[in-house]
Amino acid sequence: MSTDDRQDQSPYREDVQPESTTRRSLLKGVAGAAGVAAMPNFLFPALAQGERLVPFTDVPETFLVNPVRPNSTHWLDTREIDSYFTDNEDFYLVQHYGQPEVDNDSYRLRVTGMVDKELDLSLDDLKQRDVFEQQVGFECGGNGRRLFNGLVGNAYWRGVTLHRLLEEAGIQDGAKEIVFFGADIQLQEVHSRGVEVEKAFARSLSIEDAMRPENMLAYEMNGEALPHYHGKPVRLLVPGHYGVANVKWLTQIHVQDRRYMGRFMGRDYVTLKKENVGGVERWVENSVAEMNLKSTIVRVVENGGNYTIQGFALNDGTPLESIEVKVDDGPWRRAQINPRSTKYAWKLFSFDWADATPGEHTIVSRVTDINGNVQLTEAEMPEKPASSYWEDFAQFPRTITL
Ligand SMILES: Nc1nc2c(c(=O)[nH]1)N[C@H]1C(S)=C(S)[C@@H](COP(=O)(O)O)O[C@H]1N2
Ligand SMILES: [Mo]
Repeated sequence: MSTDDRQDQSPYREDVQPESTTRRSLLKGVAGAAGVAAMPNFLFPALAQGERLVPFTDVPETFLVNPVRPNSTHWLDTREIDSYFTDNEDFYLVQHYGQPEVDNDSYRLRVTGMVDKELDLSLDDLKQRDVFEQQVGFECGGNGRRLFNGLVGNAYWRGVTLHRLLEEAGIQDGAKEIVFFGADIQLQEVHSRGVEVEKAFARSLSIEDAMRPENMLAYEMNGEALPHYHGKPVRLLVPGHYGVANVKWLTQIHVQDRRYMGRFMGRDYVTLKKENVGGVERWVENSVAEMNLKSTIVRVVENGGNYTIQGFALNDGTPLESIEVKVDDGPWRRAQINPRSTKYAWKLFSFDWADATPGEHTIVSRVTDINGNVQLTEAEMPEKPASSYWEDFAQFPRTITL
């Protein structure tokens, strides 16, 4: 079901009429109007005339979406997701050390450490290299049901591949990890002994992970220069990983011969899972990395008495076998998956709830990948309470009254 993103010459095809060959020129004019009516419902169009969102009974009336404000977290009201690509202004925002100003003209990206040739590049230098573009969707490792999974977005990114740049620099023998530093710096208490030092936001990847061909340094998001809040002018994207991997305001890539132990690798965004370690049950801690197999229902739309259940799925890029929906104690039934979703994009799904009956209902989705991994219920993950903050990927039953 996943196609190569690079064959995708028309990133905005979702948002224009199917027969149209024109792209962005039509986007603004058509998206909200005539084009919408003709589109299948799994494209999450804005509500057409006669359609309404059926309110969930599990969303408190006090649930508010934080508007976009400087240095503040922002999430989507997932009931309002109405496009395949999330608008840059709507795409969720998380930044731990605030949003630093980085000037495009004086911007430098340096590649340092255990390389044959250190690099010191301007934004133009980067743009002169081969362009790489793909769809990537991701969620924060801290996304979850308390925000109705709003720390999420899906976008079309342009930039350069990371591995080409690393090959250009030439990684030396003995190198183990690559550290990606952002321009955002804050005083951090490092070892809880009251000592504070200045630290930049940073994350690392093993050499092997860093050389994955899909990793990219993005300078464009949905056809616009990368916006300030999303890491202007350049950010790392590690497709298939939780958002924390995607270092914004990227200024330095450092190759070293040891593990990087900074806060966001070693202390924060660390999951705890009970695992069988060679026959012994042990609690294991890991840095948040690949996204777990997850789906969630985000909205139910009613039109003339017909109900449609819609949601999204995310994972590490493994192709999906199915997304299914269950109503109350009924059987699992297949939802339609948007066929335009590429490997690392989110997968929007839609289920035609033809036999909906008035009353209260519990609806839930689950996703299965081609390797037979199935999204479990919370009860099937007994270790979950201890690790519940990071990686909330259990099935999420929603309640609704028709
Ligand atoms: N430099 C920098 N990059 C960062 C962060 C940060 O605090 N500083 N936050 C990370 C986290 S935790 C997430 S979830 C994503 C959010 O990206 P977005 O704000 O563009 O959605 O950025 C990641 N990259
Ligand atoms: Mo995050």
